[in-house]
Amino acid sequence: MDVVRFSKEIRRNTLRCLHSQGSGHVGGSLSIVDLLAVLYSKHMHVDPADPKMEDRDKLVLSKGHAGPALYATLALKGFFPMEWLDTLNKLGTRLPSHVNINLTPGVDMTAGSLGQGLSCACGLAIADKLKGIDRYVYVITGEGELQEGQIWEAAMLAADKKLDNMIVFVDSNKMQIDGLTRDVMDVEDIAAKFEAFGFATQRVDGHDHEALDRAICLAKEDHCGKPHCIVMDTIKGKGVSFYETMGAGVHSTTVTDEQYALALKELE
Ligand SMILES: Cc1ncc(C[n+]2csc(CCOP(=O)(O)OP(=O)(O)O)c2C)c(N)n1
Repeated sequence: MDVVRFSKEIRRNTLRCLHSQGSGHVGGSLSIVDLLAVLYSKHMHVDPADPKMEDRDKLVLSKGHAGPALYATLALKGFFPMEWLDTLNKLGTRLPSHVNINLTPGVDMTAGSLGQGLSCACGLAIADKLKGIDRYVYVITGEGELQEGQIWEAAMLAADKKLDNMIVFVDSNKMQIDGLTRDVMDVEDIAAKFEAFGFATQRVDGHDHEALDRAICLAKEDHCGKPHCIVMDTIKGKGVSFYETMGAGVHSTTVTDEQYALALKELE
């Protein structure tokens, strides 16, 4: 499956997952789909038949509320049956709304309490350096999430320990739960902030597969002894017209039978 089709399938199945519960984190799930499509088609060294493979790359979905997008990706890769997508948050499910390392094959870190994932990723990346394991730790944070102080403690640690085996993606969709990020507490210029903390940074269109791929390749080739941060300009609800134009309400919203049918039509 090419990456364009893969991203469409991830969006369709993200909505399938959210539709099973009738509502959920639609906006911030759809905004990271193109990154997931590029990562899991071109970069993640993983084996769905052996999710705990020792030398696998790891992904920390620090904005853990976007679980449905990662579940759709993992199911399509064959980590678990597609039918699991219909059980989001149900009693006894393996797919809780926020990601959990103990429940879902292919999930490498529990997250949901914003701000913690980068610290966890630093631990993973430091451990790999100590063990001499050659692999990458990828992290996806929200932009509103950067308002958490713990992010910047972890950023300092990452630079100090020269974690060039870690790539942090910031999903800059300009909205958070309560409204526009700039109105809640402005976090721009994100790249300049990470650079000041000792990161090598890039800024890309987070829906341009080729640009994302190039940025990741560049980060991997650049053995500068610095951790990398790729700021992605994205759209909350990307891929479905009525979610893209919903405003901040798309953060957590409904996926009714009618909305699901309309969305699937747009994503054919
Ligand atoms: C520590 C913490 N505080 C509050 C929340 C509730 N919460 C869930 S998502 C969210 C908004 C996050 O915004 P952002 O990081 O920009 O995510 P995105 O817009 O990409 O979904 C908040 C405040 C949380 N999960 N964790």
